[in-house]
Amino acid sequence: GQVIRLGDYRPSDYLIDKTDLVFRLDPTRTRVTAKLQMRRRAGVAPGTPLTLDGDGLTFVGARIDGADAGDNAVSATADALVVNAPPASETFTLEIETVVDPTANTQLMGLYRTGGNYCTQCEAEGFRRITYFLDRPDVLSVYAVRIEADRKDVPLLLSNGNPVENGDLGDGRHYAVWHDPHPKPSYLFALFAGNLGVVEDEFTTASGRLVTLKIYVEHGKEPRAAYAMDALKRSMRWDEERFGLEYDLDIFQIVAVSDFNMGAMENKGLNIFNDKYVLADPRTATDQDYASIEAIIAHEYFHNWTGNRITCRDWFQLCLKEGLTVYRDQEFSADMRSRPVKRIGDVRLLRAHQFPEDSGPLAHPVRPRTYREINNFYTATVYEKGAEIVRMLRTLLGAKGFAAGMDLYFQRHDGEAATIEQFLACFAEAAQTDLTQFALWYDQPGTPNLAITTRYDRTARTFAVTVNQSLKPPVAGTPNAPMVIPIAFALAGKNGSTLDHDAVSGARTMQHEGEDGVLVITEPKHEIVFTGIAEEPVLSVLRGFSAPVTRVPQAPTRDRFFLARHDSDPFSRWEALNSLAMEDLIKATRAVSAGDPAAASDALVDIFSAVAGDGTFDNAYRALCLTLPAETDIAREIGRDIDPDAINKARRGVTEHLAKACERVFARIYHELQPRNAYDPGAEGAGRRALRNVALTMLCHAARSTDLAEQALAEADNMTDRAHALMVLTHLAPESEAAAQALEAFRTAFRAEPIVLDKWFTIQATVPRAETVETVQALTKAPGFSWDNPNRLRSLIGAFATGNPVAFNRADGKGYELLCAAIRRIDAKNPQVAARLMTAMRAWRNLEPGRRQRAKTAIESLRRGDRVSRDLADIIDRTLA
Ligand code: HT7
Ligand code: ZN
Repeated sequence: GQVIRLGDYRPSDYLIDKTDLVFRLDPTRTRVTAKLQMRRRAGVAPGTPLTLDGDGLTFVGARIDGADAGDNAVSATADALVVNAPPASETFTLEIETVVDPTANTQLMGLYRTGGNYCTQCEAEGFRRITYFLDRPDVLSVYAVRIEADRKDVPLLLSNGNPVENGDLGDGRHYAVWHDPHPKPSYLFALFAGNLGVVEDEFTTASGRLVTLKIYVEHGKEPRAAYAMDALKRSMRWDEERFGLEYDLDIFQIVAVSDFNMGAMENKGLNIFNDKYVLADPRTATDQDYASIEAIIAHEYFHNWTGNRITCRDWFQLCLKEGLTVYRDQEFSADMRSRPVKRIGDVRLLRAHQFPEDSGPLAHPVRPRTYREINNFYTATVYEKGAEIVRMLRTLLGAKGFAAGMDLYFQRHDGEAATIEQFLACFAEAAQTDLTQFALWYDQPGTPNLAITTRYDRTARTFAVTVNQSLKPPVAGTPNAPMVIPIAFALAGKNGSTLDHDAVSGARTMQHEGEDGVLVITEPKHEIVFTGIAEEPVLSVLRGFSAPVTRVPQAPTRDRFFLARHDSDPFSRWEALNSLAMEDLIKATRAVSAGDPAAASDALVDIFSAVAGDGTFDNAYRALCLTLPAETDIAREIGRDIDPDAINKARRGVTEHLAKACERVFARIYHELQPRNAYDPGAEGAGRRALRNVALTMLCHAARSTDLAEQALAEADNMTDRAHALMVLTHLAPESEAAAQALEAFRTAFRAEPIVLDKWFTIQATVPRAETVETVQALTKAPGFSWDNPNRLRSLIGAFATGNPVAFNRADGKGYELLCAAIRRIDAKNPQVAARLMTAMRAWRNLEPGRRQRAKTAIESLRRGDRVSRDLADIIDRTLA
């Protein structure tokens, strides 16, 4: 496949000022007419040929300035339309007619059918599957859209912007016209047409604009959209209060569909959502589902400014909108819920998804320099590491400097397609600082490591800190210059109180009002000296996870036990405890590999029971502290020659040890936190349930019995408790009659609710035992499973490959074979989903030799298949390179 390079960017020769679209909807032959108001860019020679992008289109005809364009003037293939000799005038109109088949569109890109309705997805390059166009984000156009369809089957006709007109066409057909006054790139175009129910509300902006809010869902499911509507209104208010950003149309609409490649899409004024991120009630959704809905509703809404009003010049700049918007949604959720709990959750996700990506064969800079298939770059690196870069800017510049930079960005680039350089220039200018070295974060792949040592001199009352930074380039030949690393720090005295110091030398420090001090690391090695230190301190660093780095070696064990009890930063306290647990888990894995039993150290038992019994921490925070690192986290930490069976056995052994040692505390928690009030999805209730469910898991481990899970399942009055109890029962006693009956009861209760049944698939796909390979195979034939629906594929095949290290990595290689066979089948219909599932194999080189060879063989034989898509080939080739 062809490689696209950032260095090759050049503006288009022509622009499209206005785009008038007419859709005559038909299930298999939809006619699309596009009337494009073209403009030759200044400096481009008159008559320069014009090439428009297409993808799988059937060309019907074209007219230039109202006259039929003959075969000489225009040549069209399925994938491009060339106007050989455009008019010499600066502007001209180009009218194009195409036919598309939405029913045959199984890729779910462009115009497709879902649930009997019509729906579009255009990011990144789906618009070219609807009509020929300059399908690139730096071509902004004003759209007017007319949709015609059968009135009975397709009563609802939606597109971007404001409704202008609608009426009857006779013959049972009708039409609607929409106009979006904001110039936008084609990837933000959307159309939805069909038959859905609606929930309506309104919002008055700070400056007094009344906005109609509509959320469309399947008929009968309207009550389940209430939480999404509430989250939307809170997002709108928050963006006004925190960033001074108001909504800019008279109507904002969200449509929930059940066939969708990703989570949601921020089309201007008409967001389209995977219904799993809209629909929620206590009976069907978990606390995690509610939190995801809140975050994703906010994320897509926030894109209205960071992405839509200011968009990306080219797809290399994807992090400009995604990293910034993730940062914004994370801040929103932190304000809505517990800030430390949100931060810990985000850091766990970053480590689970982005760190492995950044140290493996799919590593790429936050702003890549080349790609073969842009759909493969919607990654944890672009999104989550991109958000961490924005957070570091905030840490370095302080609240005021950061706000000034953001304000300048909106003021200067509103209505434009911008670059990372332009974004950074706003902060450099507003905060009067040089960000040249900081910009390396966008260009250098890999996770920097910090080695930190300390020395206290009692006589001189000095505290010396040495920081070495290093970056092992994950991709050969990529640069590894030293980065700017903000280390938020405190010197902790007895009981954790922060000690004052007189002066610091050896590194620049920042102290923004009301925030932690920050050491600004810029060199490979800094020797920092604090003077005037009255007592030996313990150094607390990377507070709040102030930079996306690793720290090897860890701080001395003694210091971490101190910090786990006393650090005044809740993130760092959790971090200390988590790293101590990790140390024991790694020791236990080594023990298991040597044929010895797995155990936790006495010191870990002590601190675990102290945290478990400490009612001064909030429940959600305590639940996080008492959750051991996952098997995949342990594997990542071990790094090479991984034996997933040993890790599983070790984690189970350590869990049982801790559970038995703290059994009385967990029993007390479990009984004290019995639900008293009706279910409330807010942070408080969710925290109670999270801690109680940790206690339930531990009590079952301690007793080596699932009786309590059975009882919890019988008593559960909400999906959080129900799904958790079912998971514990099924995972701890997979062969029991109780588990079989409980699974069947769940299936019966939710057989008509696909997104709930997905939980049933996932629970079974993640049972940690070898036989799960056969279970998953059998489940592909279960009623309710479909090879065509991305949510089903993710909940069964995806969950198996990413959430079940034991079965997926079965020593005989059958897990890899299952995944690769599934991917081959999926790739024929939906390459985007196939390519994403394939990323589950990126860590094959880290496995022990036997599994490594079997994984490689499975990947290679998939690659040899005759019709591998560009999406999948790109992932496989990079994985094997
Ligand atoms: N900007 C969107 C990313 C996206 C997408 C969404 C649905 C289907 C295909 C897609 N390709 C890219 C989602 C977001 O980041 O908000
Ligand atoms: Zn986004």
